[in-house]
Amino acid sequence: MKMRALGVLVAMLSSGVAAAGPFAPAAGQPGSTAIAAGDPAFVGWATGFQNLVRGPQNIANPAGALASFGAGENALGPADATSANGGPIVSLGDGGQITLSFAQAITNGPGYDFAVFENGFADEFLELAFVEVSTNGLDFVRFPAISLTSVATQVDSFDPVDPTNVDNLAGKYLAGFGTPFDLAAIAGLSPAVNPAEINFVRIIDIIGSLTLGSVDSLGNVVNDPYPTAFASGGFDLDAVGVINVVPEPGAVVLVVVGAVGMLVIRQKQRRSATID
Ligand SMILES: [Ca+2]
Ligand SMILES: [Ca+2]
Ligand SMILES: [Ca+2]
Repeated sequence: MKMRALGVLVAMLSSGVAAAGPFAPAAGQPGSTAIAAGDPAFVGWATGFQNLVRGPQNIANPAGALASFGAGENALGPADATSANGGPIVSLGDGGQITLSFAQAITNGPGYDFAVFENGFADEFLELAFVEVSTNGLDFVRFPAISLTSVATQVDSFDPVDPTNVDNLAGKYLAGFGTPFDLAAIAGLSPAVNPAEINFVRIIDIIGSLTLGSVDSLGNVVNDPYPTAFASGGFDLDAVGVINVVPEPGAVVLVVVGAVGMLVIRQKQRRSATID
């Protein structure tokens, strides 16, 4: 958490005022971190998926029907869900998950490194998910997520969630806008996960139930729409867009070959200038 946000949070907690939270606001508002699907910052998108595990439509009935809407393939390629059509996406169900892979590894470059797209149809109709990353596909670390949404009452199926109360959770923004993640936030969390080479991004639905639900990195229950007992229940993944990538070995070779080529040309020019 940035120091300024921490200061605001402390001030808010000490004053006891139920105001907007300290984190970035909805897409289009000043200070929002939302990145539009068409932003040229995106240099790639998820190219593969594995370990798609659908959660139940209602975690209170784990033996009941699983979420089933969409398919894993819908999470590949550019974000294309809109708040009008809501798809194509893949619905995860309560606590469901999916792991995405990429043609080029994601790296911790300047600022945000990748972004996750959900299909929310309004600024405050959010379904949230944890985001975890891995270098080797076995060892994952979770982005330190925070939810300051009040837990006094359950956020019902279509109740609003204020995006200024959530941080490092996917689904913070409506369809067409990615929630960005900076790999600097997971640096040092696991010796097995190298922020300079991330090959896998795992998305895990937040179970919003106040009694059966998920907890954030501070141990607080995350209040998220519940129940969502339908085929499209749970987090609806549209896409994962990549901002900073590890250059392909071929690209590095090309740069080196190009640089050597320039040197040779310059030397030839110098020689011919001397001869003249
Ligand atoms: Ca970064
Ligand atoms: Ca859903
Ligand atoms: Ca959920």
